[in-house]
Amino acid sequence: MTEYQTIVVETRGRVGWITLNRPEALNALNSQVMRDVVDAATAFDADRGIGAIVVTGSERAFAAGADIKEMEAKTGVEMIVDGHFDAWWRFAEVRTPVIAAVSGYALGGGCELAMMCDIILAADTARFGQPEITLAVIPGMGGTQRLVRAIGYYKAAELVLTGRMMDAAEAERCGLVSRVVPAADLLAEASSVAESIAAKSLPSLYAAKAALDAALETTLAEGLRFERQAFAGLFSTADQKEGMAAFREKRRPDFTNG
Ligand code: CO8
Repeated sequence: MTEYQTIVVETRGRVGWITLNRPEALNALNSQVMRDVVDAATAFDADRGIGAIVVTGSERAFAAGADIKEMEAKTGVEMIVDGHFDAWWRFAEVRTPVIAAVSGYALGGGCELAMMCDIILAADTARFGQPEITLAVIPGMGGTQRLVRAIGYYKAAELVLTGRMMDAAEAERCGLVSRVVPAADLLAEASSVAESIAAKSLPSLYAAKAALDAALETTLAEGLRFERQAFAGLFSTADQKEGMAAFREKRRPDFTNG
């Protein structure tokens, strides 16, 4: 079992849990957190026994952004040449569905990490924002791109240009989060959503996630072609036969993930 310094990793049934654990810095995302989260997520992704991943933080903070103290002295050349935060892109490429369970602050890189996930569940205490402009920089882990796609240009522009935080209710209204629950229920709700996903057949989950990603990344015509191919491809799995036979026979399917 890999030892992680900044996260707690657990497997519960078919769900992999990653809990950010830097309480002294409100889970600020330094390069060690990035390495730990990316390693844990890619290990879960390579495991056929895992059908969903939950990423969460503490009650006070999902993550208050990239680690400002670590970044402060860097030069532009170092940021580019060392690719300081490049490994986060590997997190976004995980094929397994990922749920962000957000309580407290999800700011800057924290909001961007949540947006690299497929579903964002929020506690009523959650606060989202891209405050980078107050530090004289801009979002650098996808904030200007994913936030525009998630909530539309004008709302995203206001948040990115002012650095204002929005509360959980506003985040739900504008479509960034799929559900807001009382803080005390957040992990149980995340667990229930993750278990419901993880019970499905892996090939269909991977295909669904890839097709959803295509909707954000390509044209409608390309996306529709991708979806049609992926849909057809699933008819070569044993689980498709099992899923449809189970429906006809009025029983629960017994998927083998193949
Ligand atoms: N980085 C480093 N340390 C942090 C961070 C952070 N982002 N956020 C909080 N901390 C630390 C504080 O310094 C403090 O440490 P100490 O006790 O040693 O002083 C501790 O966490 C607790 O924080 P506060 O005392 O400030 O707690 P408050 O409750 O008063 O305030 C806030 C909470 C409002 C969340 C406040 O901490 C805050 O504004 N944090 C910074 C938020 C921010 O600006 N985030 C954006 C960072 S930039 C970014 O994310 C860029 C991402 C893209 C990078 C891509 C590179 C390629």
